[in-house]
Amino acid sequence: MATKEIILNKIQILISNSFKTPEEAFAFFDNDKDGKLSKKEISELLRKAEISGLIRGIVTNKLIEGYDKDGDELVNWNEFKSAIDEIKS
Ligand SMILES: [Ca+2]
Ligand SMILES: [Ca+2]
Repeated sequence: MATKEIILNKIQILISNSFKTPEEAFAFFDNDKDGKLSKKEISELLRKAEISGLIRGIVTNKLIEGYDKDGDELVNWNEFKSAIDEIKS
């Protein structure tokens, strides 16, 4: 089972390799442009970050559990940013 650190690290690598800024990554994966990442959109981000399909569903749920502060089951920009800040620190 991949640890949270490994997963966050893979997300960080994806963002720094493929995007200029975290904002650009967020906008890219926000497929329907509603300003929030849904489970489906997060799952796609994890796929691009090379998180195995076997654990992708679990990881998606864990990320929402961990970072969805307002409880709408979606990750908005502020919530996404707090995840990114955690990677950097
Ligand atoms: Ca969206
Ligand atoms: Ca939320």
